[in-house]
Amino acid sequence: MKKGNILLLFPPTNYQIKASIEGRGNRGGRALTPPLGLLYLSAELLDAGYNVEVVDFTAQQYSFDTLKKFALDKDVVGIMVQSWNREAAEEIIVNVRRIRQDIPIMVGGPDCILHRRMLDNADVVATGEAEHTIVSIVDALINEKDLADCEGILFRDETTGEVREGKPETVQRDLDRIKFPARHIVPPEGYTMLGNDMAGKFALVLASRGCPYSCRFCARGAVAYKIYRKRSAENVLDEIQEIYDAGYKVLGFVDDNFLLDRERVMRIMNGIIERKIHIPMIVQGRVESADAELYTTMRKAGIRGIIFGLESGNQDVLDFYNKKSTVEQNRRAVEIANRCGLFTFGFFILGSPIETEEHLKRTVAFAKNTPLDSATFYLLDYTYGSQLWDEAHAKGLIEEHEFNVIACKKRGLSQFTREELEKFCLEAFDSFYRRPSLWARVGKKIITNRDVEALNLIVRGVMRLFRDFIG
Ligand code: B12
Repeated sequence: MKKGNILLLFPPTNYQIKASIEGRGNRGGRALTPPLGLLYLSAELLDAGYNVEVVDFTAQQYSFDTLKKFALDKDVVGIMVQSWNREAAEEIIVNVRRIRQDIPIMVGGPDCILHRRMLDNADVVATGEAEHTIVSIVDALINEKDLADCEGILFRDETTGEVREGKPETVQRDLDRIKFPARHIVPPEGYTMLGNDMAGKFALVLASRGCPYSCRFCARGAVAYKIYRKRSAENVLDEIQEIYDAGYKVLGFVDDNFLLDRERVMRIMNGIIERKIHIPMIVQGRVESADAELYTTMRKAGIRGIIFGLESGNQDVLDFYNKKSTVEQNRRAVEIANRCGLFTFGFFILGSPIETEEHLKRTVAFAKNTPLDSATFYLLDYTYGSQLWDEAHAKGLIEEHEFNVIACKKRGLSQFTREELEKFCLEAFDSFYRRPSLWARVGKKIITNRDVEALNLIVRGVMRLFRDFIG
């Protein structure tokens, strides 16, 4: 059986590709972290004996010639498609065809999971997570086997040109069977979350997939099969050990709901302590997890910050979002995390259709009256795959092709125009961060915990995001 050379591509942004077509420079080299999904797929392919190259065009400058250099000698090209870079991905597919008409092209990614359809010029679309299917897809493409035997795909019938389905998709429930991501496969230089001198030192870990909650604004359920699946604590610990041994300096858990299973989190944290792994970590969590014993253990294990999706300071808005949490729980979680020495980050959403100016003000007041070290105010997005999007679409307010629509009065999606919401957001940032009491508390936390390292990392992260924002 012939093995071969595989190229996996993370497309540039739509803006980057437009700039390249128009002969202007584009903004490669500005990625924050590597594309974990492609690193997972690489691990499976490498293990099966293929040569794999991953090219991330958000980390390096895109041009047709660069694409040609990488794609020309490959047996299969795979492209990750997210909804926000779909146009760029489609352009890349056309360009790969220009480079070599006969090269098999497979695509996959969140957008293909949400919109199950064939893309022009592609041969195969993977409509789900693909660690357990990628090797058979690649084998079928290279060795001209029947694609109908591969599961979880749409493919183009070579003779009739008709779009057909492979075998029904199965969900990988035993996540321990998935290999650890091939992190070594991408050059570190392009990933500057922590600044250029620490490029490539930030590792992402996915310890579980999915979430049992159904928040009205969230599309993750639709992407992650609405099934919560978790890796064993030992399996997660082995990956963390590998990351630590490889010299990474910071680790971020990107689970949809890392803190859901308290006992498991405790096992992971105690395991990190027992193995004497010293790496600063950051985690996202829901507020019901709040528990001083848990948070203290997390702090001891190296967790420095916790990001809460708090969304609003109004109970009716939380209920509207089907958040299944209360304003009081929000407050309590932030207070406990703060007492346990964790840096507290709160994410808020502004602009739901039931929100008046009073609601918006109450959310900002809530953010300022809790011991949050950082607050981020987002405008509400109607995202394809979420209940909110479905409802607005059913009312004719959003069209099928609009995968992401920002709340706006003009479209009947909010009580405020987008401009009003943006102005409110900026004012919210301003009033949150322009408070001496905030900086005094953060300073005290750093001194009390002797946590200069965390300060360094936070400053680096914030500077990086700020550079992105203004640049
Ligand atoms: C980490 C992360 C980030 C990181 C890093 C992104 C990166 N380069 O990977 C940061 C913080 C930078 C980020 C930013 C954004 N992100 Co983000 N991010 C994530 C997150 C939490 C984890 C990604 C991940 O590693 N998943 C795990 C792997 C296993 O899953 P996967 O990537 O989907 O890959 C699997 C399948 O899709 C499939 N597959 C993927 N590619 C391919 C290719 C082929 C050929 C095949 C066959 C199969 C295949 O197989 C893979 C393995 O199972 C996801 C949510 C999530 N839990 O997935 C959101 C997510 C990917 N992000 C999303 C969004 C919207 C964004 C932003 C646009 C947000 C914003 N408004 O700024 C930006 C985009 C900027 C950018 N350049 O990436 C959305 C995309 C939704 C969509 N419809 O496409 C997601 C799904 C979250 C959501 N809202 O549902 N993100």
